[in-house]
Amino acid sequence: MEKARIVKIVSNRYTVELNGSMFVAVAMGKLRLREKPVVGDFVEIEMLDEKWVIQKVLPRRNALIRPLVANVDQALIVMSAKNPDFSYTLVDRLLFLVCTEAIDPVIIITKKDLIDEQTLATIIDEYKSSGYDIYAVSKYDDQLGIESVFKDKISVLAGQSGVGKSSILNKLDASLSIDTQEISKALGRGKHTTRHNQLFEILGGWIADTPGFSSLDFAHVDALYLAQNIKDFKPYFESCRFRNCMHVNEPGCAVKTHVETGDISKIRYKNYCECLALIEEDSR
Ligand SMILES: Nc1nc2c(ncn2[C@@H]2O[C@H](COP(=O)(O)OP(=O)(O)OP(=O)(O)O)[C@@H](O)[C@H]2O)c(=O)[nH]1
Ligand SMILES: [Mg+2]
Ligand SMILES: [Zn+2]
Repeated sequence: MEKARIVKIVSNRYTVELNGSMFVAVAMGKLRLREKPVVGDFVEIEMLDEKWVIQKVLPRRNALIRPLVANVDQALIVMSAKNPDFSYTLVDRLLFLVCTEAIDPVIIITKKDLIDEQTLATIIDEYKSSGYDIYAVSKYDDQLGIESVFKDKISVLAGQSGVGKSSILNKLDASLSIDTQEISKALGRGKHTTRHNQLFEILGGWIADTPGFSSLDFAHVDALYLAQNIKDFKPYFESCRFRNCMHVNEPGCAVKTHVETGDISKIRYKNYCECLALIEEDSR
């Protein structure tokens, strides 16, 4: 039995990566009914009659629905410095969604050529001081400086239209240009008809063929789960008096105390409260 990773699915043909090489495997009907394998899955494969056969899907770290990918390691949250205007609200909403899926966020500020250094430094500091990974890039620079973040990981892109997601991919890997075209084609066809069934190789890692996450996704988030999974709150929320503290009106809330003292970003806290309101609106 060998452990491989599914990188592409076309009906019952599963392209798997095994020790850096690609093979096509099939899945038994039984398996496909019980635990339908998706791209990103680690599977156990076995050679039977000179064919690779998937015997088992290994437990998943997470599984996204849009794009349909399992075991996503990180999400690149892409936000432009300008055109469209930078928005803390949008970045934070994506951060929160990503964290509730047990995915590591990496923030990428694009189009840094369009704002002054001081403004950019303020944005970077806002996230760096909260412990987030953040990079600023411009398509006019020789190197983006994010080349090393992809290695050995499955990444998914997140970010609104026009922020420069495709520009980043094209710039990072010229050989991806065909793939990027496929990615844009997939996007052009719209969310409902696109078949999300492939990962693309990028700089020693993998990237999903369609961007994921939108602020509409809060409909599915559990409010208490959010309260306990905001990275900025994590060092403190266990000190809240109530174990199910939502960090809003409760007495003895350690999160609120640390917002007051400045240990927790006031921006993040405000955006958190807004997201709670979104969840509540949806559940009414
Ligand atoms: N000034 C400047 N413009 C950029 C930069 N990166 C991208 N752009 C421009 O921004 C526009 C949108 O870029 P795309 O890469 O298509 O954005 P996208 O996120 O893929 O957009 P969607 O595919 O609609 O989701 C294009 O006109 C790019 O040329 C940059 O670093 N600086
Ligand atoms: Mg694009
Ligand atoms: Zn609290």
